[in-house]
Amino acid sequence: MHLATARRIVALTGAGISAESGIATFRDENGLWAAHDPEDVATMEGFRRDPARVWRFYTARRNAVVAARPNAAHAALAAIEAKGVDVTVVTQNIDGLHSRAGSRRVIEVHGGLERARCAECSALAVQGSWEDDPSEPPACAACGGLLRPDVVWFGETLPMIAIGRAFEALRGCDLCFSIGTSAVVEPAASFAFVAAEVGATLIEINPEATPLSRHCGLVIRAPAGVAMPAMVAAAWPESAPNA
Ligand code: BJW
Ligand code: ZN
Repeated sequence: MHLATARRIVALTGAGISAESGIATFRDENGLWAAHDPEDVATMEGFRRDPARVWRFYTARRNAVVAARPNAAHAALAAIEAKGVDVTVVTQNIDGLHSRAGSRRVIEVHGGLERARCAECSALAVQGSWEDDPSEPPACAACGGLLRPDVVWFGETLPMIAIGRAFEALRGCDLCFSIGTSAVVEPAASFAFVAAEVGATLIEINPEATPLSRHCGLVIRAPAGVAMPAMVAAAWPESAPNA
């Protein structure tokens, strides 16, 4: 298909799209899981065992994100949308960089680093009330329980509203990008198949092969910050970020 003829685009994104912003991925050689056991920092059991450790892990990541800037790949997706093309970003990332780049329709299926909620009563913490203590989780104003980051850990269900919106976009799309995800964490790893079932063209952008690669009509083995602006400049020349 000619990309510019796509009527509805879904971009499924993972940690790799933020790598060129200096944000660590999970499963690459120097990724987060090389230094941290996900059982310790990305499960409710790990949080119960050592809440301060988990709080420090997420505080460090939040600080890294605050200091980072969206890169050319985030900007390229925002530029297609700004051109008037229907683009929905479905991201596993919790870094908020798509919104900061200007994408307006962003569905965060694994939550967001900028929010905290109570591990007991689930109440969302008011912004500005919990960010100051980097060493241990503050108490919930409603029930005194410990606050945790508002993200989705292993064994937890994804936010229902976000999943509903993601499926609606996937069922209605004719072009689906999978960008910078290892496509191994379910259920997000299977989202692209929903698009494939309705006949959408699948394009993967990732320097490494993934389980999704063989299902894609086109695979671009390059960093997203190189591939995305080049593709956008070629297919939608008048929407290139620097045009
Ligand atoms: C570049 C690049 C560049 C580098 N340009 N690219 C069915 C089958 C099997 C298992 C399960 C299943 N259903 C559920 C499970 C269990 C589990 C799961 O999937 N486990 C697998 C690992 C085996 N899933 C769950 O537990 C999920 N919940 C669930 O299913 O609930 C239902 C249920 C509940 C209870 C009982 C039973 C069912 C929840 C999953 C939550 C994942 N959470 C995390 C951490 C939280 C958020 C955070 O802290 O950030 O989410 S784990 C981590 O992995 C994070 C990510 O969003 C997620 C995906 O990682 P991602 O983004 O793909 O990053 P990487 O590092 O893996 O890959 C980076 C890629 O970028 C690489 O390919 C590079 O090559 C590439 N790259 N530089 C482009 N410049
Ligand atoms: Zn509470």
